[in-house]
Amino acid sequence: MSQAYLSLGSNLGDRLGYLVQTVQLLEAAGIQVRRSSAVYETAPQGKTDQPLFLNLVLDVETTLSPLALLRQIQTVEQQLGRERTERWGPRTADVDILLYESLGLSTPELELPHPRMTQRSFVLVPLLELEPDLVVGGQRLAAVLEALEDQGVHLFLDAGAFLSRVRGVQ
Ligand code: GSY
Repeated sequence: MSQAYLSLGSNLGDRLGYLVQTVQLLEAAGIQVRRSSAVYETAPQGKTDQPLFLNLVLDVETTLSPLALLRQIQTVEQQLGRERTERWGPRTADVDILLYESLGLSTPELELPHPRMTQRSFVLVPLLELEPDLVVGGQRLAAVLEALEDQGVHLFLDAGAFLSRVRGVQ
């Protein structure tokens, strides 16, 4: 088994419902969710004239290689109706691999650690909730987050309530 952190986001339609379904589909595909962060409502980064996102981070275990995990994630995104028409545009479900063990990888399809993770509060806030002392590429992520400007990340739903929805125990 290998350990990985995944970043999930949605900013179209029933955002929370899409996040719940994303986790259910990942688990159905054999990707075991060990922990979830809380769900945060976040201001869009990059292309800013689009709806607010809901974001969270998952701590998962998988037998899949990084590229096989990526392909499985792309299948889940497609099952949830994601269309890759606009690179930075709105999406029903977006899943990024942030870290896979302590692996460094640079291929046209996948870069690890995720190349933009240290610029994004919507990734760092939920990731640090799970791993407050995490160091990536020699950088302590808590210090990286402190140095970022306020990007508008607000608690939306705690992790327990989110996982209850995933497991159907509302
Ligand atoms: O790469 C993730 C998609 N995305 C997001 C996101 O998930 N959350 C926020 N707040 N902004 C984003 N911009 C992009 S692109």
